[in-house]
Amino acid sequence: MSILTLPKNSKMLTKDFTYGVATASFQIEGGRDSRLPCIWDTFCATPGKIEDNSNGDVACDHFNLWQQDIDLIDSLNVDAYRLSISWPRVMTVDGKLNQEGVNFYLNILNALKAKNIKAFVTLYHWDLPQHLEDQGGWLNRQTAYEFANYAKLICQQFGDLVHSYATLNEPFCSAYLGYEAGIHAPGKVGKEYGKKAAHHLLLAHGLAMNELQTYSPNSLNGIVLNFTPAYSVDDSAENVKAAQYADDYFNHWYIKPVIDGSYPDIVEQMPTSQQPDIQPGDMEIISQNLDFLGINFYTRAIYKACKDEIFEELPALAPRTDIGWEIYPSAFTKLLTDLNKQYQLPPVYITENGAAVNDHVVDGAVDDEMRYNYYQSHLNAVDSAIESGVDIHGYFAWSLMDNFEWAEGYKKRFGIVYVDYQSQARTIKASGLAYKQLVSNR
Ligand code: GCO
Repeated sequence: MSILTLPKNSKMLTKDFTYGVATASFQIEGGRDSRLPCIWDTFCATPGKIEDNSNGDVACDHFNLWQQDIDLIDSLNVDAYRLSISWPRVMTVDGKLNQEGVNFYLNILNALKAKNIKAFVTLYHWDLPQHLEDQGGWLNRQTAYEFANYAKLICQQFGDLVHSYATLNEPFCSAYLGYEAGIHAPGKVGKEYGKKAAHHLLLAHGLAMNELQTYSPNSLNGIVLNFTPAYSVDDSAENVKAAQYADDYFNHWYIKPVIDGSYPDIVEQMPTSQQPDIQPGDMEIISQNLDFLGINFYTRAIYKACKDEIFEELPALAPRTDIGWEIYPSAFTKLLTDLNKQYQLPPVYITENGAAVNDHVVDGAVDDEMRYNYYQSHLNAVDSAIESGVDIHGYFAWSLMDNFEWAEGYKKRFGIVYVDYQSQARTIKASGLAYKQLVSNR
């Protein structure tokens, strides 16, 4: 069997470094009947939106199988489990707690505690209650206040069962993919929507941070951002400039306001109709101190200049994972060291990293060599960043198990555990066994 290794003196081999696995509510839970509808239910029900026409009604049936799934996590020997709370499961339409839904998570959190597994809770991993979308969703400023109310009520319920709270997961995806490109729920399309939605998401983050720091001061409170570093196709001034614009538009748009309290300068080049609606005091709310920053990394993107659209993304180079994303680990190290130079970073956790592979169970085993190689090269990339002085405290594999991969449905498998969606049987893949070895051998 292959094992994952790190240099002998690596900081990632000390017990202070946290290893975990990650999931998200809509992607694994199912249990559709016992919660309110969310924007992903609606999106899945819209023909042509999901590659295999699937939905989240059952998913990995984690709603019923959570106990065995926690045993599975425990069997991997990881220190932590990153999960998300389904807002439509724990809140009612009138902004009160739904105790039955809260209890579902209390049971999970208590079980994790009993096994000494730290809970890293994400409050928003894209499953906005549909009734809030009906009032404009993230284009409606009020949604930010609804989110802060939910954050406050839920953290009061969870008390000290939670080690860490992330307000949002990847606001880029919610805002850009959901309200500008329209390939994620709620599927709105238009440049006039993306940055407005992003601003309300970031405001929601800031308002919720206030609540978390007040009502859950002992947990590590922060946000999870994703980065797809932008590379220029060549050294020509115009292409370099285009790639920088893309980097600001997709990446710095989220970290800069959160850490520095301002949007990238390109905001001034944008037509007013596309600019965010910023009210006095917003940027201070958005940029308050974080206990940690979660960074998700999968791949890079290559750009060239384009007359009409400023930049154009070029097709991903090989080698690629099963979802078509280039495998390019050096971009991970560069991203982390660049961010560390450009920003005053709080402690960093790698909250997601992983690969889609077209896996098969053969004789009861899944030999996912490509994913194993991906993890090896990306763990090394993180180690190099730490060696260069980036303050990284943990690493989470995305994902614990195969699950609903959004617009791709169930066809793309990111798990270190294989899920047979017919029988709901779980099989730890070779990469999962290797990860377990790495974590156990520290
Ligand atoms: C993400 C998402 C995951 C995806 C993963 C692979 O935060 O982007 O957390 O839900 O499944 O990134 O696309």
